[in-house]
Amino acid sequence: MEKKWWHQSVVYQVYPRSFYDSNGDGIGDIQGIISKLDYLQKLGIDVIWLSPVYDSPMDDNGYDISNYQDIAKEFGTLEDIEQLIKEAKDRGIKIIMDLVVNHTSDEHAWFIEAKKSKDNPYRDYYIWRKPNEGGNPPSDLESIFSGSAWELDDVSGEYYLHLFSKKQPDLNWENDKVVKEVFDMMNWWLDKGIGGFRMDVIDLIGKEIDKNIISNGPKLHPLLQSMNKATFGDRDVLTVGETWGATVDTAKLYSDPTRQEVSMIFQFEHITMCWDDEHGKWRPKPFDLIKLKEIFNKWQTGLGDQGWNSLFWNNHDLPRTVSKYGDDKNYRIESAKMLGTTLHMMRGTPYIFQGEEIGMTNVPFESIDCYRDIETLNFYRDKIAEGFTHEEMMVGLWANSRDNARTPMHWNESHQAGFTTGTPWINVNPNYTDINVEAALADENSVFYHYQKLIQLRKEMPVVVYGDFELLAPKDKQIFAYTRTLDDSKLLVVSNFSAKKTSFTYDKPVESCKTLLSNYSSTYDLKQPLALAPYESAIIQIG
Ligand code: TEU
Ligand code: CA
Repeated sequence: MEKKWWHQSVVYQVYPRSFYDSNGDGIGDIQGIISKLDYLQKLGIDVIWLSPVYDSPMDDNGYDISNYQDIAKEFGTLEDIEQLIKEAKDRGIKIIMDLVVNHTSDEHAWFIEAKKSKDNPYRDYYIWRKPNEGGNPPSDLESIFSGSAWELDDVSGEYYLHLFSKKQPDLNWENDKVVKEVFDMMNWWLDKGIGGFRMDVIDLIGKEIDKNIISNGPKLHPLLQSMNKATFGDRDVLTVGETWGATVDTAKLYSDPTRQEVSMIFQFEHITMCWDDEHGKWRPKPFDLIKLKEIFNKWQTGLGDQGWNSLFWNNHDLPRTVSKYGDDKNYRIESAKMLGTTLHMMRGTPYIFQGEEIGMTNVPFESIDCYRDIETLNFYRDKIAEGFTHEEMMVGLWANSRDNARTPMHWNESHQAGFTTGTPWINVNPNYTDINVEAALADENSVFYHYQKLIQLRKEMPVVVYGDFELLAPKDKQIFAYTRTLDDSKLLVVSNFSAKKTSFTYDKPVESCKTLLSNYSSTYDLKQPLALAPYESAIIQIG
């Protein structure tokens, strides 16, 4: 397959609100990110995915945009973002922007106009329907943030669609004017020298509400092809679509290079496998390693040359991986490194979410008042009304609230983890005195340096980027092991996903072997069974 720069890149996601506050107002900002670029360069990443910094009333922390071509005051100015793009570039880092175009804010000028009257020129930028016969919402479609997806507009007596909060009205992609506005806006950003886009819930833009088609509709891929052609197609950028329902087959539709849509997508099967059929993430299911291996195996072997994987454990919507799949109490450092190794040695482009590289954990907030996330607050209210107890609901929140990822980054052990000189918009995780960047940088055995080595290995070894993946011991309940092979280069990656000792035997002939990385500073001889300590994990080159 034709080589691309982003095949060998590692992306770091910054959630600006929680990264670093440069002026003491308690909210992270663009100047804060600029001041931490040297840190990110030291880690070795090549790309920053910036969660939204645009103008926004912040109903959903910026995923509700009121002006795509301006920056929210609390984050900075357009000059700041231009400075960020330039200073990142000076360090070999590209900035990819979050493209949130399934919906706007209800405070976007288009929606303010659209609401004025049924014949306003902007009316058709959004999706309006008359009430049904009983005067109720047009359908029983539900919002992803709970409640009806339809909100009544008193002025016209019609309902508008919002798949997320009622302050996030869905754009009408069946209107060519909307399509053109979005493409023009994308070009405006591309002209500023950005490195690409992460596309928020992009699988929803092909919706055909009257046919009950929401995600993955027949209009979706033609739309993405025209987007590619009209905007980034002839620019050498990284584009990644967020697609919750993707399968290996649909992933090929998005990312087969010959189809000219996007570089890659985020699939979520390795995340949602722990969600309950009825109550979703609010009633998590126990972790099942065999299932996890099946899922990764399917994605690693399934795309072939007809697509490219993105690799992630974390993002701003998900719990911290060391708390979800590791052991954040007894083996925090070991299991954080083990999870990094398991993911980063796979085929695809790895994404690191801020704080993952120092092994940050979920947050044990005791009161619902500490939570800020609209999804968490809505579901807490609704599930309690449905009959969940507070205690049951807190178990769900501790496991899966989006705020687990959104507490401030831990920079050092001083006031508010060194995130702000003021009061942060959301409480810091009290464990910052142990887990912080300053401590990690001072300890050569820290999770930080482990991630730095994982990134280096990808840069140095083509087998990490392009090697074929083969899963070993699929039915083993403790071990996740696989090989990567490219010509005569072969790596074995073996990880103990449990707190119990175990052993692993590599049953193919081995002439020589060399340990490239171990989270226990061990060296291994594959001619004998490997004894693995709790969460032990190794990368071994096989000769
Ligand atoms: O997320 C899409 C989305 O569906 C998530 O809200 C997801 O369902 C939820 O977190 C899992 O329970 C994207 C953004 O990543 C998210 O932050 C936004 O809130 C959402 O779109 C709306 O823009
Ligand atoms: Ca600030």
